Parts: sequence; C-alpha cells; structure tokens
Amino acid sequence: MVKDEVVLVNFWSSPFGTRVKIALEEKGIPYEYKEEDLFNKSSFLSTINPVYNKVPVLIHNEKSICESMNIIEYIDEAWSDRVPSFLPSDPYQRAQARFWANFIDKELYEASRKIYRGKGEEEQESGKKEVLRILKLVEGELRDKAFFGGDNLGFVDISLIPFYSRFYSWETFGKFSIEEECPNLVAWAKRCLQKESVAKSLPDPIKIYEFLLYLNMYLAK
Ligand code: GS8
Repeated sequence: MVKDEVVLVNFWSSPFGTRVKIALEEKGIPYEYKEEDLFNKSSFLSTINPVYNKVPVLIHNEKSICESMNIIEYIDEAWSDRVPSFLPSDPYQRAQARFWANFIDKELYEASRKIYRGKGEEEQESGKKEVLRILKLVEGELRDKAFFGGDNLGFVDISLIPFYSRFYSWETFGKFSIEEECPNLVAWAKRCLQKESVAKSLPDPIKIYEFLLYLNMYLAK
C-alpha cells in the first residue's frame, strides 16, 4: 500500500483551515502542517492555489485541493473507509447538509466582518443584525439534535464550529451577547468543544480578538 502524504497549508486564524484540521482529526489522518504567512505570501501558495491564492489548501500525495468545504468532501470520499462519514448517505439529507453549509459559507463571514471592520456604527449594527439572523436560522435547523450531523459531528458542524472562536470578538466589538440570543446554538458549540478533534483545532478566542484588533490597525495604515 502506498503511504498517504498529507499536508495542510493554512494560516492559524483561518476558520476555513480549522474546518480541515477538524476533519483530518475526526478521521484520524496524520498530516504535516505548513503555516503560510498571509502578509507575505509564498510563491508556493500560487502554485498550489493558482486561482484564489488563498488558504487552506490540502495536498494529498502531491495533488492539491482547494476551498475548505470542497476539501471536507474530498476527505470524506478519499478516506471513505474511515469513520465518521461527514455527509449522510440519504440523498435528501445530503442535499440538506450541503444547503446549510453553503448558507453558512455565503453569509456568515462577510456579515461578521461588518462588526469588527465596520466603518461606523450603522454598518456595525447591520452586521450584528445579520449575524444574529443567520445564527438563529441555523439554530432552528439544529432542532433537538445533539449535533447537526445527529449523534456525531457532520458536514454542517464542521462548517460552523470554527466560527465559535470568533464569537468572543464579535460580542466584544459589537457589545452584545450571542448566548442570550441563541442559547441552544452556544450549548451545541460547547458540546462540540468536548470533542478532542475540535478542542485541539480551534484557535484561542483571545488570540483571535487581539489579531483582529491588530488587523484593524494594519488595514487603517
Ligand atoms: C475561503 C478561504 C479564505 O478566505 C474556503 O477555503 O472556504 N472560500 C474559501 N482564506 C483566507 C484566510 S481566512 O480569512 C485567505 O487565504 N486570505 C488571503 C487573501 O485573501 O489574500
């Protein structure tokens, strides 16, 4: 059997890269981690992700795969012999999982940026409103399940949980409480954190906050 060579190219604070770390940990796939300096990108990055020049990129036996949720599906398929499966086997349930992961992808990151990068109070308020609207919709989908994936972490859990590291920043910049508005979702996040795969992959919320403060100063220059 050929030995798998797996490399994750990432930047520590990226919620997208955190998704990939969790998926690799969940399946118990050993990998090499390579930190990419996004303030001074390497030419290597443009060879492994020539279209977007962004992280994360997964390199499996010298072939690169881009876009985090695409990478999660790839991991699920390439290591289909390993549990857990991230996508359900039922076509309708699969479509639903993809729908919610796609919704999170399209909406959450951009809306949240308005809270900490907002140019003025009005934009910040609209960011807060949007983030809460998104989180409440997602919370509704959780219903009374332990995880979006049922009893185990699934596709939607993996897509959303990395953002939990940013809740502290959003709440501090925006002066509001997500737990007050979405208690079930925060309880879900705490359940996820009890999983080793999540606990060891999520960046420290305080470090994220300090990084976002720094980024605001850096971008204001
Ligand atoms: C998003 C990747 C992304 O934005 C995915 O993988 O799901 N849709 C993609 N990556 C950021 C780091 S996270 O903030 C990135 O690489 N930014 C560098 C840049 O924009 O130049």
